[in-house]
Amino acid sequence: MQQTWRWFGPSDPISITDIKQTGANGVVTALHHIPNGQVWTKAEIQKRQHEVESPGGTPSGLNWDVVESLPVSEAIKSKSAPVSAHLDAYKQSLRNLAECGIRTVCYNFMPVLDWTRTDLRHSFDNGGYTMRFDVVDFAIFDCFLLQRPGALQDYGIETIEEARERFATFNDLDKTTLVQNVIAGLPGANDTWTLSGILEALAVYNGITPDDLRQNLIDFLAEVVPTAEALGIKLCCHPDDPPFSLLGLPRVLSTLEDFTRILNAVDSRSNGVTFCTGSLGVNEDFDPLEFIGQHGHRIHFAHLRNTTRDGARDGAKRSFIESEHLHGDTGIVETVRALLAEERRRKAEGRDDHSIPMRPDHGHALLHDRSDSTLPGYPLIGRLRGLAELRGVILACG
Ligand code: DNO
Repeated sequence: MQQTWRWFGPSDPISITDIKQTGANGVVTALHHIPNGQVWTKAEIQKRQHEVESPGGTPSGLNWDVVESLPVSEAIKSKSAPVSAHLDAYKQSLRNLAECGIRTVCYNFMPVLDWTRTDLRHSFDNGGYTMRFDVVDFAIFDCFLLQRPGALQDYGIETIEEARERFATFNDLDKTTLVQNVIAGLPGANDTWTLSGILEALAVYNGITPDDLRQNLIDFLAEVVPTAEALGIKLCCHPDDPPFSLLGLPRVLSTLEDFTRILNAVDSRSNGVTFCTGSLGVNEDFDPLEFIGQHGHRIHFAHLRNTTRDGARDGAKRSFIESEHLHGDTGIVETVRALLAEERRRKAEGRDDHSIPMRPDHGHALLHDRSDSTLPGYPLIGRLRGLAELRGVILACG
C-alpha cells in the first residue's frame, strides 16, 4: 500500500519537508483556490506539482499522487445551470491532470455539505481531543439555530424534547460555537457562510429526491467516465460523511447497496471508490470485508480511520466519535489484511495499479497539535501516530 499524506497546499502549516519526516511516500492534494466548476489549468497543476516535488528547490522525493478532491459543483449535483459548462470544465481538468501524469481523482457527491460534526474539540482524559457528531446537538442547530423550514419533522419526538431542554441551557458562546462547528465542514468553509446563505443553498434541493440525485450522479458519471477511461484516470467517489441524510438533503452514497447501484450503473474501472472506513463505519450494517469482497477491484484510494457509535440515535442518524485509528467499531486490522489480499490479487492479474494509496484519515489533536492552527481533523502528531500504527499493521499483515 502506498502510504500517503493529505497536504492542503502552501498555506498548510505542515510543510512538505514535515511530511517527509512522517515517513509518508506520497502526497494527496488539490487546487483548493480554484472555484468549483472552473478548469484546473496545466500551469496551475504543474505549479502545485513543483511545490510538492521540490520545496525551496530541494527535491523531496515525493509526488502529487492523488487528487482530493476535484470538486463536483452544485450545478452538476442539482443538474441546474450552468451544468454543461461545468461538465466541460470537469473533463478538461481531467485531461490536464492526465497530461501532468496524475491519474487518481477523488470527489464526493454530497449536496451542499461535505463532512459534518457538531464538536471539533471533544476532549479525552489524556488531554488530546477529537471530533464528534451528536444527533441532539445537530437537531439544535437544524431546528433552533438554522430554523430550517420542516426541520422538526425530520426528528423523533424524544430527540426534539432533548434538544429543547439542552438548548435552554445554551449561552451565546455555545450557540456560536455549534454554528461554527457545523459550518467548518461546508465546502470552502473559509469563505463566509451565513445561516441565510445555508438556507438558500438548501432550497436548491427542494423537490430533489434521493432517486433524482442518484440519477444526477449516474448522468455525471456517464458523461465523465468515458473521458477518464480514455485518459487512464481512476475516479473514486468518497462516501457520505456521516452516512445518513442531514438538513433534509438527499444522500446516495452511504451504504454498500448505494455503491453497488452506482458502480453497476456505469460499469467501468474508471468509476471507482474512495474506501473511507471512518465514513462508512458509522453505519452499523457496514462490513468492511463484505465491501472489499464485492468492490475491492474498484477501490482506488483508502481512507483508514475509525469511529465509535455513542450517545443518542434517531432513526438512521447516529451520534459518533472519531476514535483511535486501530480502536473503534471497524476492525482496521482485518480491513488492512483484506486490502493487502486485494493488492496481491491485482498483482497476479498483472494490473499496474496493484498498490492502493491509503492515508491515515484524520487524527486526534495530541501534544503540541493542541496549540497548532491545523485544519479540524488534520493535526500533525495525531496523524503521524495514526500513520505509524497503520504502517505497523501493514507490515505485520503483508
Ligand atoms: C474530510 C474529508 C472529506 C473528503 C471529501 C472528498 O476530512 O474526508 O472532506 O476530502 O469529501 O471529496
